[in-house]
Amino acid sequence: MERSLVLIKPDAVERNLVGKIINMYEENGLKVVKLKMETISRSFAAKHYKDHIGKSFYEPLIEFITKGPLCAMVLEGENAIERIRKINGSTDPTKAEEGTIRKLFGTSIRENCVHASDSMESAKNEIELWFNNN
Ligand code: FUP
Repeated sequence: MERSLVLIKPDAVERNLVGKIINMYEENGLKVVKLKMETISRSFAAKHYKDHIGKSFYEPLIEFITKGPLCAMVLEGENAIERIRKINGSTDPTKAEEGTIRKLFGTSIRENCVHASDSMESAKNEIELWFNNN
């Protein structure tokens, strides 16, 4: 069994898409094992997006991810990391495959509704960052 950290970002929470998005993961056999809602601080966002510090899109990305409540969860299942990224679709919604979350609901490369860990190592680090107190 593999675990991945998933965020339903502020754009999706604002548009009442939390239930629809969680349903897509559950329908695919993934189990929600941890779940919380939070408006994160800039300093916490900087930890989550440390790999993007210095990039042109970094500042607007931090503004966006801190602008309101988001939903953070840990999903579990076989091959969860790869499966979740398939369900999410490409970073850019205009390039995402039909039926993916980002194709269905994403409105721009920044406001793309969801985040998911991209490797076993990032999953371990992100789950520790988001849920180390639980
Ligand atoms: P992903 O793994 O698909 O979430 O994408 P990345 O790790 O490449 O990027 C993380 C986040 O940075 C994206 F979800 C949105 C933001 N981003 C931009 O705003 N502009 C870009 O050109 C690339 C990424």
